[in-house]
Amino acid sequence: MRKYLALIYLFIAPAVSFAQSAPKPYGPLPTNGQLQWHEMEMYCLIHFGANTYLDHEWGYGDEDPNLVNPTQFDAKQIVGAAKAGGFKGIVVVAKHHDGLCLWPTKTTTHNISKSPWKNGKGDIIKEYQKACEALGMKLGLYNSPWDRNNPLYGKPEYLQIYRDQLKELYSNYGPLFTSWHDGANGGTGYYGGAREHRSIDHTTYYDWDNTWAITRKMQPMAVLFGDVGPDLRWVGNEMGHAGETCWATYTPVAPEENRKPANGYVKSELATEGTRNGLYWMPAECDVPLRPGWFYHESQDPQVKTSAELMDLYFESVGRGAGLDLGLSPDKRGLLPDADVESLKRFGDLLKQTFTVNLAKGAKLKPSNVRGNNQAKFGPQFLLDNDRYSYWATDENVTSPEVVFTLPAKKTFNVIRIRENIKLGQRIESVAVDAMINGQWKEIGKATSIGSNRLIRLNNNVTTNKVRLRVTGSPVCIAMSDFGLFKEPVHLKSPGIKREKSGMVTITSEYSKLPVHYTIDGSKPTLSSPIYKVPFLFANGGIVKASSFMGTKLSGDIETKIFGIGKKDWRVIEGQEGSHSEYAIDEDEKSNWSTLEPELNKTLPYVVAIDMGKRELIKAFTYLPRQDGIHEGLIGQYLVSVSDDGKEWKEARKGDFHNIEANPVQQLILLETPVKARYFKFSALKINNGKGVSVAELGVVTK
Ligand code: FUL
Repeated sequence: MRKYLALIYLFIAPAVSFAQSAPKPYGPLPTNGQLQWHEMEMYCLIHFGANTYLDHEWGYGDEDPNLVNPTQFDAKQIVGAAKAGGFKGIVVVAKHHDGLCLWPTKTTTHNISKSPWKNGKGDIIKEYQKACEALGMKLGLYNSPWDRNNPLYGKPEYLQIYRDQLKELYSNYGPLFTSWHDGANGGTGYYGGAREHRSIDHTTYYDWDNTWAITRKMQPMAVLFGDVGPDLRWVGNEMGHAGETCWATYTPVAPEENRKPANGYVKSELATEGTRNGLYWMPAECDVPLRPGWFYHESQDPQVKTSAELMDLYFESVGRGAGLDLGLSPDKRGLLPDADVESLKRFGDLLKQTFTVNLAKGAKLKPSNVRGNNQAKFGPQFLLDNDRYSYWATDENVTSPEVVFTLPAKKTFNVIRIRENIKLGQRIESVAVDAMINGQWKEIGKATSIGSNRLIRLNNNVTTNKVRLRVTGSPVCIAMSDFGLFKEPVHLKSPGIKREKSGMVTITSEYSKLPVHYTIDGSKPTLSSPIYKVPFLFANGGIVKASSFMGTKLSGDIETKIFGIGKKDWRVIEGQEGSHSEYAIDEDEKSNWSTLEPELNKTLPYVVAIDMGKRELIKAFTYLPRQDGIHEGLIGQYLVSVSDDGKEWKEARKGDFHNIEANPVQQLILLETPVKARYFKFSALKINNGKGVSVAELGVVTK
């Protein structure tokens, strides 16, 4: 009999212990550095340098360091503002493409010691490091591989300089949580006076494998960011959002077949979603500036994103398992402007109000399955603790379980949070959530690609005491770590503001019963500002701001639109037939003047000349690139000329547009001295991508 029992034990024991052992990991797994990064969720990217003083986004490399004098620079003010916004760290641009190093490097004389700031004894990076230490924030650094100042850029010797810079940064300013490697590489530049175009082979020039090895050795916890990671991938846009479905795994693909992808040489559009079952754990980082540009521009003062816009971005990045990297731009003083600080603070407050209380806490849980029936080890109670890695697991073959939460009382919520224990990989492909309403289950939300963090933002509040979570797609048993119900405070969405070619401005709002107050002098709308009733003429241009109000207490998000002069009497006097040049002046962002059609003439420059109907004192021109996310036809170099008779033309300004592919926001072409003219001619001299031009809108600013 004993023998017999022992035999039974031999057969059963492995099954029991198997059922009680943890699920096997699925697919690629995060490293410790990546886990730390996932937990951070958000940080800020700080751009400051000669560009701040010159109104540029990309410096050419010949800027005089004497320009840079942030007399009131206060790293604590900037890092403190980020912290108040709920961000957990900052990434400082130590050197941008213009090559000016913001620390006293030994690798080049083109550095901060040549600026008058602190009599050449200052070190911007050190000050950020100290501020981060004092405020409990993490630090990361961005050292641009492309260097438009360095005479050796493009030659093999430059790689050593770049690596020496990284080594200086890694040894003097750590510990770092990330090392950021930008993909914009090669092109025209000063290059020590050569003033030429230099191109590099993206796949070989930086010998990335060995360059990254330096980071691994000197800053082992720093995650490497780039178009091809290897730890974090660029999400493929600078608008701050990941795909609705967004995998933490990714296999980068080169634009040409059978080539190795590299930073600056990758099909970045694939990064927005990532790759299910991709080769690497390489989650997305969503970078987006708080203002339209990455560097400070006074003209963008009215365009600081509101806290509500930041909240939207949070849901579209962090809420999809990606990270949010928000660009901050200290001004010439070396401080963040008040409006930026205020918006960050309001955003931080909104996050706290939303996520501090998990309304699912205290719920009774009824799961359809628990791994090995071992409640203590794998039960759903782990969904409600505050540990991202303790988890509810199911039996090996149970891939679509459900769990019912019975709340202690009825609760009202509008946000649902679900997380997996990503130490075991990203397993769950889809879930659905139901609420018990009037005695019946009603589906209230669904989501795909769960991973480290998934937020479902509901359109309406749901009030119930019973919620059911169903896993609807998973290739393997689950390892879910978190479930939360939250209440985001009500906020009124901003109204829409649009001007027609006639010069009439229309304001629209989702809330037909609530008044919209607006201003036309750049000030914040208040209850004493006029109430919008009918379209009004706004032919001279300026700033329109509008916001909805509910009673006296709740004011909504503010919409801001900056208009140049009206285009009612404008007409095209020169332009390629069939290219719809009139669409460049029709006040409609969706219609484009385009010479991309194959049958149209492809000789540069692409030109459009406009008669404004009367003489104007022109201070600036504006160019709005195509807004449909397609890169073809974006302009690299332009020329604007003016005329009094439409025949004799005088050059008003010639220049380059920068970073327009990644960040296609409206470009301002400021004239050194205003000119009076009735006609202007806009020529695209160089196209970045494709043959032909595509322009959403051109405008003129007179104030
Ligand atoms: C881009 C750069 O070219 C921009 O200037 C900016 O630094 C942004 C964060 O990355 O690729």
